[in-house]
Amino acid sequence: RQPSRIPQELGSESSMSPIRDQLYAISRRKKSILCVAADVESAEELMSIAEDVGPHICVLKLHADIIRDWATETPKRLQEIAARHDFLLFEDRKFADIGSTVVAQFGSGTHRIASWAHITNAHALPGPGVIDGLRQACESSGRMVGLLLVAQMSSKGNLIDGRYTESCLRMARDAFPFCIGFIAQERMDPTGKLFVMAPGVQLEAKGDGLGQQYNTPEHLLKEKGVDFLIVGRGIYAAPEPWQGRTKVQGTILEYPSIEYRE
Ligand code: 5BU
Repeated sequence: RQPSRIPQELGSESSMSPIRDQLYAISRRKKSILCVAADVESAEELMSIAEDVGPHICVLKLHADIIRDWATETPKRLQEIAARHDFLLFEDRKFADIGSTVVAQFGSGTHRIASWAHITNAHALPGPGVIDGLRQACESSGRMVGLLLVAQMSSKGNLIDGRYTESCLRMARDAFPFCIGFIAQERMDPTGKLFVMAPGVQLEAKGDGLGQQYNTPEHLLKEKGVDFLIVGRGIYAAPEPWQGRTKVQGTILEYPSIEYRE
């Protein structure tokens, strides 16, 4: 079993990255390393999942561009639920363009992500300019968002190789404390400064017929040493009750007994 990197007390690195510290504090308070991916198409379904899973999670991950009736008040409602249930909002935008374009994509448009998300992510493919653009957008809005780099993907046949992943690690280290971690499938940074959230998680390791590959919580936590688990359909579309008895979309779901590692 790998030792946890979620510190008991925040050390010298604390307050360099308030979002990361906030995430670790929530994780400790709620004894949860669960991020639920709510990939539903209406704002009402999104709110209903947020209310149902809220007490159990430290992060709610969404794709704002999936929501057909996204409105100005949608992020305000999400923020209210997040504050009440003590979790963070993660917009899984996967920015992947040049710096000046991501400035506009992050701060403007229909979703104005920089104005409400606590966490977002980016592909490292364009080079450090993508990070600089996102940081600049935060600085000009006066609101800090934590960035995760996509260092590995869960999908079959993805083009990311070891060299690319290594480059992500270097880029992320250079961009700390704005960059606080990774989306990946295994532990990335042994120092504990940068954490890993892993998608592709279900109780049974198989796929979805469209390239998604699932690993079990146990495998990812114990063998791969990731810090947080991202579970989508395994929770909101589960056919079988999971332990934890949470009602989502009319289904009684059972949470995997995701362990908080201390
Ligand atoms: P699922 O329903 O648990 O398969 O949803 C997984 C979520 O994680 C979904 O929102 C994807 O967009 C997201 N994801 C992923 O599955 N794999 C990846 O490598 C990355 C993101 Br990056």
